[in-house]
Amino acid sequence: MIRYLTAGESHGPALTAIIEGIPAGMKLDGEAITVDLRRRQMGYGRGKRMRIERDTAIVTAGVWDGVTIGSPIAILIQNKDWANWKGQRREKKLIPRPGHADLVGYLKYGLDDIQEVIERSSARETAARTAVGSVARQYLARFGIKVYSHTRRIGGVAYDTPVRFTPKVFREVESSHVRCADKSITREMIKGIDRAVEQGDTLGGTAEVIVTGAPIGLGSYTQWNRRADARLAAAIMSVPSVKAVEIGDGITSSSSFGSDVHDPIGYEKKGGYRHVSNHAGGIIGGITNGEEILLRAYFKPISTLGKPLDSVNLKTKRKTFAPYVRSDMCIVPAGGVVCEAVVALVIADLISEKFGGDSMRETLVNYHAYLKYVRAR
Ligand code: EPS
Repeated sequence: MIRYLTAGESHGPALTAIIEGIPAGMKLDGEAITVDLRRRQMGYGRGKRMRIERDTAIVTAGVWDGVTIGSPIAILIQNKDWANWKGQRREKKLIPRPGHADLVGYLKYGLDDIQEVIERSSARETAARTAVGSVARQYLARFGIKVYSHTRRIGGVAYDTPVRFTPKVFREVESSHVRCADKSITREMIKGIDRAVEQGDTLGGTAEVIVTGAPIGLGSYTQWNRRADARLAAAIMSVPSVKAVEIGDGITSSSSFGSDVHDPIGYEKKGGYRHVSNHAGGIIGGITNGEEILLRAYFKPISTLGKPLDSVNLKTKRKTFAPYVRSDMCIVPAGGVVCEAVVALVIADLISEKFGGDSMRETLVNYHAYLKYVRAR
């Protein structure tokens, strides 16, 4: 089993993440984790906080001479903004911002300052998940599995062409300020964000995650919580601002004929059984079918608005406007990077469940033996 926990407040000294279950004998590249952290920080529409932070992964446990030893791996990410917050006396925040966890957190935990809710409900926590997600990606790479993402839509501007992640497409996405594979649509998306900001508003959108190289047979239909699609959907729904998930052509297929959406089965001597199309998004009956796994995360627009909505002062109970606090304007590009991380963590857990050994060597022997068995059937 591969599992993880994160801890840390947005303006506290640091974020911490622990991932357990990575076998011994895997070379871990700490700099590659930092690369993913920096990818999460980028994107048009990010707020001023991202100009303060330079997220860097400090691996403090589980790795000896650059190689995992089977023990839990701990990663620390320092918050540079802590220096601006420590020792400061601040007025209590008592006006909850609609769309944020402010009111529900304040009531649930019996706190008396909304800041105490914000500290943990902030999407800053996703930096910690990106770090352990990056470890999971390094594990998956040993099995030839890669996890990509790109932006499909921001507000009303969509990029609808199916995407195959060749090195060229990858470079195009990574160099786009909104992580879109098309230059002219990138410009339209940026214009859309600018127009929303001018109007004191924010925009949501859709990020697509594509997993390549996953073998047939991860997940199971034998129990509801072993289904690969259920686990992936839950992981994506756990990313702040995500309000819906689609697997393959799940949404359009709900209004189509069955004959249009089910993927015919074929057989090739070299590749074995294949599905001729991939409307299912690589998962059938809760089990991966060897095709690309296609997932879409639908993000709501960021809740902090320049043109504030109505709220209530929690002390006086009087109607007032929600305060504007420093925020992002659009997080779809960064959200895609976070979705890659949470998806990588689920796929790594599924791989570990099926092939898991205590060492990398043992796990790979199990994996290759299984592939040989499947090919021979
Ligand atoms: C974030 C850090 C936060 C926010 C943002 C995500 O920093 P601060 O609160 O100091 O400005 O910019 O959080 C949200 C969008 C949110 O809704 O919580 C980060 O590191 O991603």
